[in-house]
Amino acid sequence: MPHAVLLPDQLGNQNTDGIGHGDARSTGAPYMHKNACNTHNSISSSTVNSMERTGTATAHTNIALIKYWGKKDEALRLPFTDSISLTLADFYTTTEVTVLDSALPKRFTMNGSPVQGKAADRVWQYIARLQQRFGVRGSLAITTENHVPTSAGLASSSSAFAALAGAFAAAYGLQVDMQELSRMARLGSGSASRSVYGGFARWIAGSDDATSVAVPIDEHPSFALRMIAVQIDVKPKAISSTAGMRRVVETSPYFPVWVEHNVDACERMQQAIADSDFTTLGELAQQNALDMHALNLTARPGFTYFEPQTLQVLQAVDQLRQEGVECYYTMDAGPNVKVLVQPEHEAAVLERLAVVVPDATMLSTGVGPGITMSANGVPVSIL
Ligand code: 2P0
Repeated sequence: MPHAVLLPDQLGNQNTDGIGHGDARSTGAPYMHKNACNTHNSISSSTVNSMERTGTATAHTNIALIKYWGKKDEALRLPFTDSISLTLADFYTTTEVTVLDSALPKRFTMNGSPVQGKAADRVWQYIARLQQRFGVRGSLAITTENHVPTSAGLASSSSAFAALAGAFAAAYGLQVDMQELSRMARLGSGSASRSVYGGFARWIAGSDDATSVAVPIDEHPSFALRMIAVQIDVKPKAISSTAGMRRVVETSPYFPVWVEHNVDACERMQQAIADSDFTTLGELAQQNALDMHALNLTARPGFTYFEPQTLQVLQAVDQLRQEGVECYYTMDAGPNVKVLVQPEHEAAVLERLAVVVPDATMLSTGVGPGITMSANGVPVSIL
């Protein structure tokens, strides 16, 4: 995919072709790519005079309805299968990247505290990879505010790496389009590829780095959808997503069945979204989650993310449906459950689950938007 690179010392002259004069800048509002005002990426000339350049991005988490569970290339994070997700409204990450003089020390803070250890190593390795890819240099100050409850199984890495990719691109003035941004995010965390879009997105597995990107399916769905996150255990999970899917790929005799089956599941899910068919969407999402968790049991050695309370929630959701309260569950790499429901039944689900798992924390949210970016405080539009 084509992309032009503006090196830091070129930024001061980059507005000479007249780009960057759009509605977004005049309104001062965060800019969403769908409403792009012209065919150019834009970074205003007013953003480029200071020595330090700051890019900021906000990206929302997403929940997979058809799951990504298995990489065919770990280094490039290429999945075996397509996956389909829903971006969430209330859980998001805002990240600021400032390009400093190379002589200055790099810094990384999250929610006000310095980050060190494995989490920091992963981020700095990712940054080094992006800098090499785009031929840019500089020490970076990274500040992240994560508005995602810790350990709630809400895929904070999806919003984290999408926001970091966006902030990086904005800080360096990279002329990236949405596909490139998705590709950049994917290199940080697979699910992050989907978080650049709002609403429903599909990550196309592709065959190489260039073709493995997410595409929007419906960023503004016409049917109302709510998701309730039921947080029943906040302990760090014993087996990370990366380790869990690796073990499954390497050892489960059923993995080829999962891969084959997900082709059909994605097609059917995309059709259900196009039809605004909540029943089919819910049935497919629930079955796909069960398929993924069944697959984990068939690894060698088998493992599960289920806890006793997980089963109680799953049974309660099935029971509610039998009683006419239409709702469905999905689960990711942890014991917490997410319940999909339409607004008219949300209160009934919350009420029942409060009885079934009284100690659980429940958070509900709706459909969220795609990434927004700014450079030195000025909104950046993306194709
Ligand atoms: C998904 N999950 O599609 C699946 C379903 C969890 C279960 O993507 O190894 O943090 O960094 O690419 O994206 C969580 O895994 O994994 C995930 P890496 P990631 O949302």
